[in-house]
Amino acid sequence: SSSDSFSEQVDYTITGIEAGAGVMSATEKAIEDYDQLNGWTLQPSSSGAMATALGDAIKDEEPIIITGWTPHWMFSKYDLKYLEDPKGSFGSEETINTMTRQGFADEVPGANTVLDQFNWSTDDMGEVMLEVSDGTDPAEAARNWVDGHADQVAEWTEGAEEGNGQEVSLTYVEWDSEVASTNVMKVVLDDLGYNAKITPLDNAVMWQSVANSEADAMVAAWLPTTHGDLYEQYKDQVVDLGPNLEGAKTGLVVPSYVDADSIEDLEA
Ligand code: PBE
Repeated sequence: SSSDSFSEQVDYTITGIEAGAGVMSATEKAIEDYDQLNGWTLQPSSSGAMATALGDAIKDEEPIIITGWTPHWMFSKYDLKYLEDPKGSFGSEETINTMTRQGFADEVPGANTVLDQFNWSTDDMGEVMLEVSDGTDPAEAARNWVDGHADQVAEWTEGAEEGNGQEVSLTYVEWDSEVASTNVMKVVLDDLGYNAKITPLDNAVMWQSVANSEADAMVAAWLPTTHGDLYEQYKDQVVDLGPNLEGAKTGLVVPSYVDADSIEDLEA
């Protein structure tokens, strides 16, 4: 069948992203869960290299299968589909939550209020991501979004005490989605008089930095599945301020011209 040939053509290899990402562990789990993925390889890479490989494949209508997620600009740029996941290896819809270190709310209540009230949609995040993917500097794309959404930003800062230059350290991972959210949060905090510092780290180190109070906060906790293990590990050392975005998702993604709709259409 043509799905056999798709699996062969991609050499039974899934193009992945950073080794520490939750979607990588979920893919390893899928390889265990599905007979159809028996013997497949998950190739670690980076989010940027994965996006380049995807774009190159699509230009020539070549086969490719990647570890994907939503929100991501790739779904606005390309015709893509998630492969159905009947065994639920990737979980279902997720939220992206905001986490602070313990004590932050007492020490910097104004910034904590903003982080707590930060809430936007997949479309909002998508606007920033698309601009960045088109070449705009993330800080500038974040500034543009904040300037264009003053009413929404006013809801996040409502009742929040202004800063007088206090530093607020945010950690994140250089995933396109988190580049967008973290840069937007920096602009909002800076505008309110705080001095936000943003530091990209590996996923596990990002969680650890908030848990051990080296960083104040992060807006990049994908739950319940993607970062479920990290949450279990650190939940007593962090403060969960709840979702800043709903409707996030991860899974295996292929261009729509690929003749497979489910992970079960792949061939070992
Ligand atoms: N992601 C984007 C991350 C969370 C945000 C899906 C690549 C991950 O897999 O851990």
